[in-house]
Amino acid sequence: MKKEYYYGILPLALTSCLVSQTSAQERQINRPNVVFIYADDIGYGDLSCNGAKTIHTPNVERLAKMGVRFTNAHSAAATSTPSRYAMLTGEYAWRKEGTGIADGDAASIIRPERYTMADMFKEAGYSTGVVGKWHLGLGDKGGEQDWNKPLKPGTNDIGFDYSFIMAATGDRVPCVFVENDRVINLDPNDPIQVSYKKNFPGEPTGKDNPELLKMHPSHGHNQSIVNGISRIGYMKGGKSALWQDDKIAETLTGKAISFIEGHKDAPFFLYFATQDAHVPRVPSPQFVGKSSMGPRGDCLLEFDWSVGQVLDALERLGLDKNTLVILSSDNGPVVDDGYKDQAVELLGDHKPGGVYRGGKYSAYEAGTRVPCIWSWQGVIRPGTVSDALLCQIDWFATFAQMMNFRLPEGAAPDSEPLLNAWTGKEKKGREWLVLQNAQNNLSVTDGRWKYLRPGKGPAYNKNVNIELGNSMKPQLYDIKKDPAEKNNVAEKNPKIVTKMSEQLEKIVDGRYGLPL
Ligand code: NG6
Ligand code: CA
Repeated sequence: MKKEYYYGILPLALTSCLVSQTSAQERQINRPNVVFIYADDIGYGDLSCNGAKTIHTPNVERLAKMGVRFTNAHSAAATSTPSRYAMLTGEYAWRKEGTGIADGDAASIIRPERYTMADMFKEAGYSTGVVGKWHLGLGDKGGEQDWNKPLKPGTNDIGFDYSFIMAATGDRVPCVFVENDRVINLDPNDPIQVSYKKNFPGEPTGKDNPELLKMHPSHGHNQSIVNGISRIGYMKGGKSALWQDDKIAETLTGKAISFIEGHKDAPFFLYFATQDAHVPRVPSPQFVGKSSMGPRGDCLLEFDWSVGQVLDALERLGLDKNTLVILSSDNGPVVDDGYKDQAVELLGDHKPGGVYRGGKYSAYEAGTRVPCIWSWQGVIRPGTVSDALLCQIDWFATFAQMMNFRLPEGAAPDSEPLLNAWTGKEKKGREWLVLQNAQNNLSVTDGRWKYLRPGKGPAYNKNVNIELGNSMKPQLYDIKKDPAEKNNVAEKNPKIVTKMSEQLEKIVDGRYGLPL
């Protein structure tokens, strides 16, 4: 059975950086197409492959059966912008100012001079594309973009040949798609205007005109109304360009598949970032009522559908054998994230974060321990499960390792090449991993112990009903014995606290984890 796999060949190919010529076979093995399917706010416990009994996500299961499912893989942060920043740059977001949750009119957070994962793939001969939620800013100056003109610098300036994106999130204006850094379907007679400071005179808002709403906010989200849903931020005009909320998944999945079809004959890298299951949750009619958990559950099914569509397309095009498919999420789950969409009332026994404590925004495990699957036929043994400690921040250096690609000096400074762990061959992942919550408080883990550095911020966010993990007292959890982080054992283990906190400071001050 083992003979079917390139178990021996892959490591050989990886050492071939010393050899100037690589064979065609090695090139095939080292240069698979790479597709990320990157969910939004989908938690570890939201998918049936991770043990959820309350929802069935068969397409994600199908992917998990083909590859390796990780049980201890993390996003770099507990919210979207810093997770995505870290993933695409290989730098911890807490090293860089301005990487918190971005407004819809934020300037480009990753500037053209920064070497990105997309730059690397492009230099390695790949066509590169991003489809879906962006949330990393566009344009030169925040709040000063002219949305009727090309948004520069944009995705095309940081390594992506093609982009079809939502500028920020579904709940932030402008509610339009941006293709290759231009808003699409704009009518020049109805220009689009955006402000995060004040409303445009005469425009209704969720706060003042609740009678116009078909979905009501539970907290925040009471500014401009688009499609009967009030959002964060103000916009005016651009009527012909507005997206339809119940068609977002279909549109994005369609664009992802078109990108794959258009690049089937040469290596491509596609970063497909879904809007599911972020708020506002407005699934397509085919999923409405299908989960018994309301729109949140229905959006999980819609996500699963998107996954199935991508896998089917790869098979149909004969690309399944040479495509590395990666599925993960940008942060942990949240049930009420600002709209009255019955997610709380209909949750029942469903545990979006699995056994883990906290959720989106949190320093506790459910904040960053997210679903994660790698599938790569012929290289990864189907049905593998790995509990290696891993983080999305390492994908960058791992792909460089996979391709024998020499990264420029200073690129991806916090990213570690861990190909054997990501392909399920080795159970050992990272030595040390630093994670950040919504208040930028840091924790460090070695897979067994997790130390939460004391820091300011509320212990609990009552709007979203999530424990954030902030405390002025040190916290230490024995994650292996106590995965739900029930017992803070810091007082009982002062030596471990000292060791962990020194290690964290070393990483913060320097770049890498140093041996103790
Ligand atoms: C919060 C929003 C929340 C969500 C989050 C970003 C309010 C009250 N809450 O500020 O709804 O948009 O930002 O989510 O505005 S993320 O997944 O993109 O990080
Ligand atoms: Ca998110």
